[in-house]
Amino acid sequence: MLRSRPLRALVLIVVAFASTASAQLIAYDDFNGPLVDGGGWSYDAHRPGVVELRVVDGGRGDPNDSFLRVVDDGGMTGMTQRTQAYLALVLAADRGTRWLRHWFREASVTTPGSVANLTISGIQIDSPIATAAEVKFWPMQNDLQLQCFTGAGGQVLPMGRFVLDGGWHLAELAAQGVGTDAGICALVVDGTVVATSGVDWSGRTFTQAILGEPWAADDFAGELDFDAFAVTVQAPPSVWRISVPPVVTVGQCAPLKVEMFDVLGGLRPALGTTRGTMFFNGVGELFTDSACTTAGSQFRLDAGETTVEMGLLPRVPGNKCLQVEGTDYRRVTQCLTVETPDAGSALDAGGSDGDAGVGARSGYGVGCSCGSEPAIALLLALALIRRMTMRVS
Ligand SMILES: [Ca+2]
Ligand SMILES: [Ca+2]
Repeated sequence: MLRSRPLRALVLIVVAFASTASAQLIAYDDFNGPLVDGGGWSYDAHRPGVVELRVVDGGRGDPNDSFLRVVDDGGMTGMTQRTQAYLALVLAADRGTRWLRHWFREASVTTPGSVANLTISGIQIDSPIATAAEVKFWPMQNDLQLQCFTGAGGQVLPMGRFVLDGGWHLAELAAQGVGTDAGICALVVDGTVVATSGVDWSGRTFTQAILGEPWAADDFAGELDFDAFAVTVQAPPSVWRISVPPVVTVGQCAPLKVEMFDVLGGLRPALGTTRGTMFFNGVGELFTDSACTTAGSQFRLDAGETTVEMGLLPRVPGNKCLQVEGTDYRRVTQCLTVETPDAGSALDAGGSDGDAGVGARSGYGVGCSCGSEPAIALLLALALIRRMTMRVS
């Protein structure tokens, strides 16, 4: 159900450089409320009545979850490109690294527009064009792109693409080395580096983060959805991770640990309150404690918490998989081997037998991401980012 709320009522949780355990969270908004006047956002609309920002309820598979929708009904026709409507968050005039992350969905495109692409989010600096790095949406190709700029205003366009499918995708934008001539901008979508570029940001400082439709052709018409926005100093949490012994035994409780990691492999705490569900495609029971005393598959992490302990009591041997799903973070699958008590080491540890098995969920039988090893190209790109982070942060 769609309902409008006054934009000033959106709540933005602004945290000024909390502990290192928080990934140095600067701001977070899940667009779920509660609604309090005077949230940390400012709202800019150059096309009032044409482009609206609304909170939409229950659209992410959870009736308690809401998200932000930009509704652009088209407005003028022609080639004019201008500011539309967006949320802005003032950033301290610091140098170094900032990450911006949000979920994005191309809800609908009525008119792609006569200009190639539009900005949906970005990190801005005190350059003549005020922009460090932006995430662009190209409705004519249904894709996301990265665009970053030198401090002098020159445009850098090496840019990769990520083709959208109408579903939700997690975009993470990094502007690293601001204030130096060795900056890096990078866009990571669903855990994959889409594009990176070196950039000269000598003498520049951050000014603000933006979200919505900050810049677009007037004749673009459509609906763009956003959720779980955050700005952090270090890479934000991105994906769940399940820790489980590679070999477990039928009838014996196996402890499980659920944590969240960033795209660089660092352990990160929850940005805000988040709920998740564990699934097991073998025969057995899940518990909400590591001693297997309280049956349950659902868990909750509050802001700043890093770890959930659960338990698995398997009943039938085989190579099986666990999966965690939850809002705001990418799901993960981890496989294990269930042995009979006297099986010894006859079975291989871990891995998938490719069998969706009893209790398999839709989309779960496509094979395990056992080990979850990223591609070499991703490792190289992330190593470069990490090296630059160490130099300039
Ligand atoms: Ca939400
Ligand atoms: Ca428009």
